[in-house]
Amino acid sequence: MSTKPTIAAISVPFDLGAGRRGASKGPKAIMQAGLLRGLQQMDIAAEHVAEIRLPGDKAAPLAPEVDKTNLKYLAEVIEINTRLAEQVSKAAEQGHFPLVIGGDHSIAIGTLAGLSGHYNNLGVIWIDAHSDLNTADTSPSGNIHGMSLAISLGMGHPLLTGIKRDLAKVKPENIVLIGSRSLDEGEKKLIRALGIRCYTMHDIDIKGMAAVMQDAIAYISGKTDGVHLSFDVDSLDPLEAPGTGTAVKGGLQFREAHLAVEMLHEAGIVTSAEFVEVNPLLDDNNKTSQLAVGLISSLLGKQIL
Ligand code: 5AB
Ligand code: MN
Ligand code: MN
Ligand code: MN
Repeated sequence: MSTKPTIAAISVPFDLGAGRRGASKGPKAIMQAGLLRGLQQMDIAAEHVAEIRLPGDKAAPLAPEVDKTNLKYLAEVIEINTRLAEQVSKAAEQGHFPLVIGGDHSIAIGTLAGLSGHYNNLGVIWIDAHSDLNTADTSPSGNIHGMSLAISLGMGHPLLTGIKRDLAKVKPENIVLIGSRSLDEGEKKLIRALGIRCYTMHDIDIKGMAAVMQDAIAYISGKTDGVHLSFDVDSLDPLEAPGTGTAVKGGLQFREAHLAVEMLHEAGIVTSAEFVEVNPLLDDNNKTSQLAVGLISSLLGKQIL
């Protein structure tokens, strides 16, 4: 048996958790940008093990049904994440490295639900312009991709927090947010109340990405038995990642983002990952899909020299 786990790529062409359509086309664009080929050239065993879809592959309804509870497309988000959780759990069970390719960030609900049974203390590194810590009560949009981390903490609609098991999937002290620059009032309150470790863009400007990552890795590695990287491409500056639905100015530079994932590779702590929110309809010459491929390759050990 080889010592390196197989990379089990799971694609999730789903975008009903987001306010604009198009992230459902992310997995295909990322695959076409050469994800598996690149990994195989690095001598990494990588396989596309599953594509997660809604039954009957329902096309997006023309207008979002806004649930009375401020949760858009609740039924679809529950269904996709229930299916995703099963696949992720199966991949982890088989000793593979689950690599989830989105899709909008609501799919973190299913990824974390699928992982949670395999760890006592799962760490989560959430690289994102946002914290995705809204609940239906605090969300300004009703879009569930802005709530996925709160749901994974056990806060939100019981049909979402109850996916796979009825418990919180991650503890607040095992979470690190990196790249934050657009936080809603309710999210800020929650970050403070729960003491969630948060490295904002301001912190990155002041300390530099290398110091931030050293700090983040030291904070999370001692107390966790696995670390999931949830990477939202809107963490990057829109000039680097134009193909995403909720772009926010003042983001990570190309090298800062690569350095972050390179340092995670060197630390050897990451046991699963997801890359989300690539929206090819908004992209410029596949720049953002190619960026995602580059970041995934670096996370998995691609060397400059
Ligand atoms: B993403 C916003 N906080 O809740 C909300 O891209 C944006 O997964 C959420 O980080 C962005 O609607 C969700 C305003
Ligand atoms: Mn996000
Ligand atoms: Mn985001
Ligand atoms: Mn986004």
